Amino acid sequence: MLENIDFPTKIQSIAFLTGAGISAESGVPTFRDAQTGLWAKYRPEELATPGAFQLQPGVVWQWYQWRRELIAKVSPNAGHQAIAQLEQRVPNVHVITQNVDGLHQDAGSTDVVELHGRITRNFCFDCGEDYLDDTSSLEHPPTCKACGGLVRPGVVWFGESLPEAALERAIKLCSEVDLVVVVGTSSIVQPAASLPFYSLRAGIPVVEINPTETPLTESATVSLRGNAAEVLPGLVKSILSEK
Ligand code: BV8
Ligand code: ZN
Repeated sequence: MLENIDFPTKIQSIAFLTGAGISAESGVPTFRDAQTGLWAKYRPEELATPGAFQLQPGVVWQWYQWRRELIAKVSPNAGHQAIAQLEQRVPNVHVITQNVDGLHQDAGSTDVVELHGRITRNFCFDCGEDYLDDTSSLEHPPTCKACGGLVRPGVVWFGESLPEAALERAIKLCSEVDLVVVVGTSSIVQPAASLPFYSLRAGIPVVEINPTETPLTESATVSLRGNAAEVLPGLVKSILSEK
């Protein structure tokens, strides 16, 4: 399926840019999927913001508790595992993820750049003090022991800047690897959605895997319609046969 990509002869380094779609087959709902039950009446963009947390800290905190409990019960799928297994044969495999679920690390990937933080982390909104996820059983956000501020989930909300080092590393990797594979993202949220264009400008082939078209589709070198857990194992096999 990859015969029409003029791959670099030897693939020494690959970056996988992943979004919520790669975790869909593990049972983690994407932001695009309609929220279920209690959360059906909220749009994620309305909840995942500093303003929402300041206005209704309990509601936002409980949304994260619901997601944390769900994520605690799921495991990586064949898509996450295919990427992790590639590390045994390709010297440099990098994962740059928008996901906050930690499933790439659980699958064994050793170089994961988390652009939007990690849902199991917490820190004080006011003084930045880190809190372990032992706070995850509470109905309301705990108050910070150091300053009395509110403890918040350790993720990047809309309107907040991404961790500088993570974004810089992601841009650098996307500008210098031999191949980029973009999996399971609607390619809408910035600045993550701009990363594949650094690669295309550098003449690096970009393969997209998504059951539907996205704003990246027409620019991608190849866009494969399909689910991550089905397409990625085949793609990894083709990459290994190229070596
Ligand atoms: C920022 C963590 C600078 C939280 C998330 C210009 C000027 C000013 C502001 C903006 C601007 N451009 C954009 C913005 C604002 C904003 C933005 O991009 N808005 C969008 C809506 C247009 N960006 C930001 O605010 C970012 N910060 O720009 O800082 C700044 C600073 C101050 C003021 C202004 C600017 C911060 C963005 C990070 C937000 N945090 N997550 C949490 O998890 O709670 S984003 C969150 O939504 C995800 O991390 C992901 O990145 C994004 C999208 O989620 P989903 O749609 O679920 O997932 P995805 O997009 O991956 O879509 C699912 C895809 O999977 C679909 O395509 C589907 O077809 C596919 N799929 C489904 N099943 C499968 C599958 N694929 C494969 N296999 C399957 N089985
Ligand atoms: Zn504090």
